[in-house]
Amino acid sequence: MAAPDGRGADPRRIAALGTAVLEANWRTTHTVPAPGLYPHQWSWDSSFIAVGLRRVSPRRAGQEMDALFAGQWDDGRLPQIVFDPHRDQDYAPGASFWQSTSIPGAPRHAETAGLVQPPNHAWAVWKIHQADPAESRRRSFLERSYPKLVRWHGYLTGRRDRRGSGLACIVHPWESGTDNSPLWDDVMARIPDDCRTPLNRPDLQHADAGERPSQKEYGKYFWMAERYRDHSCDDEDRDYPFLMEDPLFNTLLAVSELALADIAAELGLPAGVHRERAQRTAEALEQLYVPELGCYSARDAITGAVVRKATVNGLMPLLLPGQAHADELIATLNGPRFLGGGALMVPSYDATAEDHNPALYWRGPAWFNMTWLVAEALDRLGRTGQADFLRGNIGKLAAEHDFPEYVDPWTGAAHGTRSFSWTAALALETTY
Ligand code: 2M8
Repeated sequence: MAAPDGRGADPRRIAALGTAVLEANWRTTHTVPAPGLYPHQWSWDSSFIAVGLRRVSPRRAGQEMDALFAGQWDDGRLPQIVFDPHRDQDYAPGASFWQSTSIPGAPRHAETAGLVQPPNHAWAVWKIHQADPAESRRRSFLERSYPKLVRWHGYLTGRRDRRGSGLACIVHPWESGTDNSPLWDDVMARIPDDCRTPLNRPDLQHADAGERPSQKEYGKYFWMAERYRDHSCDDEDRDYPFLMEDPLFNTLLAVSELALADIAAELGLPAGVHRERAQRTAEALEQLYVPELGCYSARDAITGAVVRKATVNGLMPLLLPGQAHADELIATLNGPRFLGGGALMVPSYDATAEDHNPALYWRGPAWFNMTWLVAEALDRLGRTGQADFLRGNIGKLAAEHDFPEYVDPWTGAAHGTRSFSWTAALALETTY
């Protein structure tokens, strides 16, 4: 059988199948990322889901964001997860681990995690508005969302700028969205794994152990989550051991800040302040550029060490207007580390690295959201041919394999769970 190349896939079929997955994963107010493995609402998933959903129902896409905003904390944070109270046994750590309603500043009416995820929300809100401005205005969608998004970004640029570098820090690998990325390996080596919470792994009932983080990694994940929770999630634990500045997280913050400028302009409010903030984040990102890799990388905010590893996270600043290293980033993208060896979608980790694994979660496989982000960046740079190639493969591989969580970048073989919502939503989005 010829390798799928994205050509010849029927857009109507992709759109119909993608819409059916989103319909099946809808739960009254929000979409679950996948029915078995991820039974709650996840923060950045909801933004990606809403980007696709707006094509079939801008109203429902707005509801998706409203449901997430209902979990916002007093300090402005949007939580990693808003829990479904009926599914506490089905995912760990769940609501009974976080006990968020007894943490000062957390919402009383919704159970949430204390961590966050990458800030792609303002971008999604602006796209939802653009899909049907009249419907959005009727529901005052931008008026309602704008102050919440401003507070969210205020939290990230305020309390999360732990180093005073102009970059937001993540305090847990789960906050990166790229959980077991090699970017976190060095820091993870110094994190204890003797958590107090029994290590329950409902995830392993829905995905192969070889496609999920290891038990040792989970011990460390739980240890950090316990420590963060036990310090009331207040970001004031001076000896807290995991503080990383991630290029993906901070790029999405800058892109979303630019969307806030568009939203403010639409509402007749000052937009310049948002453009300036986006510019400041983009300038601060330069501290993470690694010339010998030809891409950006993550920095340990405690030691100041920049990780010398090329990951898809480090290509994301390509999304920023006026990107100074666009040529180098494109060369890296098209070189042997990423697409050069004939990949169909963008590998999550340097294909030339000895520990690259094309089947293990964020340590090699290609993800649909990352590939879609790269295609967006290529489009903005006028490289529409390559953007179309990637988008074609997103739609084709998604529909061919029942909307998998991730795929082998070269063969397209499916991995992780199936009927995965952001895969369905972004496949749908590629058909417009
Ligand atoms: C994965 O992360 C969760 C923890 O948040 C997990 O492994 O259990 C990641 O792929 C993350 O990016 C995603 O948001 C989440 C839900 O799809 O799953």
